[in-house]
Amino acid sequence: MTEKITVALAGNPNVGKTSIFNAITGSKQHVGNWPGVTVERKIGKKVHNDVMMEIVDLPGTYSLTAYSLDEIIARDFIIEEKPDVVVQVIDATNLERNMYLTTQLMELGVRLVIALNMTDLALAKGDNIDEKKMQEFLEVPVISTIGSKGNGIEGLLDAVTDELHKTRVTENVFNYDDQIEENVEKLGVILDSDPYFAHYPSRWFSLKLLEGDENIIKKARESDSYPEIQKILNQTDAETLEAKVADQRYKTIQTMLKQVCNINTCRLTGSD
Ligand code: GDP
Ligand code: MG
Ligand code: K
Repeated sequence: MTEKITVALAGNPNVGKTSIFNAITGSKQHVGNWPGVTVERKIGKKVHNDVMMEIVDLPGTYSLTAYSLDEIIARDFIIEEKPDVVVQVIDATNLERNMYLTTQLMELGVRLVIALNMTDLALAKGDNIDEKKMQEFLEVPVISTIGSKGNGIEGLLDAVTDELHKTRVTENVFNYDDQIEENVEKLGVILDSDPYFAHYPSRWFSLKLLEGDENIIKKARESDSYPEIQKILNQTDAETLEAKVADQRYKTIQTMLKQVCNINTCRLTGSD
């Protein structure tokens, strides 16, 4: 019997998501809106390696915070609908910025496959990205694509179906300083012992609480464990923590970039 799965396409705006979506699904797509809002939702179908895939094109986002509707739609879909695989489409000419979303998808604990797109433009710029090393660093499959030409799509779909039968996933490529990790651990203990939170990846949820994510705090308030959670949050400062978490994510990204890029050409924009 054919296996049925859901595959979500995530990525920053203008990275080639829709091009890849079109290359995968051809004319088999349906355009509507996300429930309750006028943000366009595209769904398409594709059978590959005997797997029936429903492909969902998520709104383009730089992050998965609660600051914008697009970001909330994307993350709620991932958390509530639990797609079997998330494909993040990355603009290879802008790795550092694109990888910020990768850090968050990895923390959400999804089965992730990376489509390293715009590789034609990266090459033309002289950027030499070693996707094997990138794959080793992240422990996530990385497939080069040129979305506008439909190049690399077969390999991308193979990676998606291969992923289905692997045991899941490292979440801890991105580590934070001891103080943050300690609080993540304390909150994790509370979340793991309360069935209300069974649904959520607890490391991710803990970090979001510490970062003061309003949408997540609202969810936590409805649980019986909230007084305990609040005790920990009262001892921390969300604004400082949010900045620290972002800073430490970029540090890890830069460590990765040094390993995967030709150092002369793959420019680092942040502090070094
Ligand atoms: P989205 O906003 O992520 O859905 O991006 P689109 O699929 O709309 O693509 C944005 C632009 O980049 C379009 O003009 C595409 O034709 C172009 N594009 C997409 N993929 C590639 C690629 O791999 N190489 C090049 N050179 N252009 C691409
Ligand atoms: Mg698009
Ligand atoms: K959990």
